[in-house]
This record gives sequence, C-alpha cells and structure tokens, in this order.
Amino acid sequence: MSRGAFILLEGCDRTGKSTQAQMLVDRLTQLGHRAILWKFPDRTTGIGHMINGYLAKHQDLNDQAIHLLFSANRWEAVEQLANHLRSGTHLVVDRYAYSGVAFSAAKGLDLEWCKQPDVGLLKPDLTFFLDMPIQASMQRGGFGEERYEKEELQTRVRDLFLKLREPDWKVVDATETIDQIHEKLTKAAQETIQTVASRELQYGLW
Ligand code: 2DT
Ligand code: MG
Repeated sequence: MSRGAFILLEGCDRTGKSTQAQMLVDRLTQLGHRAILWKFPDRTTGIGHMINGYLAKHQDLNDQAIHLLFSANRWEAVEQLANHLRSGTHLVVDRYAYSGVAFSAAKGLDLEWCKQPDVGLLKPDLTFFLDMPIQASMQRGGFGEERYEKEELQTRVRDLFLKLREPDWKVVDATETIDQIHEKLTKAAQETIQTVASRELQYGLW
C-alpha cells in the first residue's frame, strides 16, 4: 500500500497558511485522496492548553520552558502522524518545528539550542514557505491580542525562517491571489504524493 505524504505549510502570521492548508485538504479529498489537516500548536491536548494559556497571555512562562512545550506538543503527536501516513492518509500540516525555532530564536534564544528538542522528529516530504513582506501582512488585519503578533518580532521571525530554509523548500509568493497559490500548492502536492508513495517514512528532522 502507498503511504501518505507529509505536506507542511510554514510562514509568518497572516500569510494565508490556514486558508491554503484547508483548501489543499479539500482539493486532495475531491481528487479521491484521504487527507487531513493538522495544526501546530495543537491546543486541544494537556500541553496544548498550557501553550494556549501562554499565547493568550493568561500565563507567563520563561522562553526556554515554552519552547520545550511547543516541541513536546509535536512529540506527543508523532505516533498519530506516523500512523496516518502509514495508512495512506496525507497530512497537511499548518506550522511545525521551523515555526518553533524561528519564534523562539526571534526572542533571543540560541538557534542551535532551539533546534535540539525537535531532533529526530518526523520530517516533512514537502515544505511550502508562504512569504511576503511583514508590512503587507500587517495590512491584512486580524492581528489580535496574542503574544508574537507584533511587527518587530514578525520581522525577526521572517529572517529566521529564511535562515532555516532548506534547499528543497518551495518558497511561495504569498501576495499572489488565493487561487493562484492554491494551484501551485496542489500541483506540487500531487507530485510529492506520487514520489513518496513507495518510500519509507522520513525521521531525522534537521
Ligand atoms: P497560530 O497563530 O498558528 O495558532 O500559532 N509558535 C508555533 C511557536 O512559537 N512555536 C511553535 O513551535 C509553533 C508551532 C507561532 C500561534 C503562535 O505560536 C507560535 C504563532
Ligand atoms: Mg496566530
């Protein structure tokens, strides 16, 4: 049986990741695939509740502790993610360890330290980086009260994403129309679905 593909969308806030992730899941489903959306942080778990309290500013935590919780929130999901992929279900994932490192390093933590807790995690088969100037994404509105939703921090996060960028990432111009971006993502996702079908799952992030 062919395995599912792990497709990741990364980027700063308000670049359209969640919209595109949902559209991609719907499209793949229409095309006859089994595909599900997975979002990190997953705020529904015990660890996720702590993360949510931190992001909503109900609770303060030091930078290292919250960093490790975000990573633990991925590790607690890893068996479920692997089971879906093994059973042939494609995963469209909205944020992952690259967000983890970019946001924590943007606050001043050492980049190499930030990468360590996610070492060995399941590796995406295809990563899209939705990119646009921060000034333009701020104009989209919707920046709320959550921690991190500030221009200065987002600018540093973007620089860090570009530093973490791997050679096989697909950098997508997030200022294009929703439909243009959707077509690009669908095409690349279909190619990846074909190529990984008979491959082993990839562990060993970074
Ligand atoms: P959303 O706005 O996408 O719900 O994210 N973040 C996310 C981290 O700092 N570390 C992580 O590991 C992850 C996955 C990015 C909420 C915020 O959480 C940040 C924005
Ligand atoms: Mg947000």
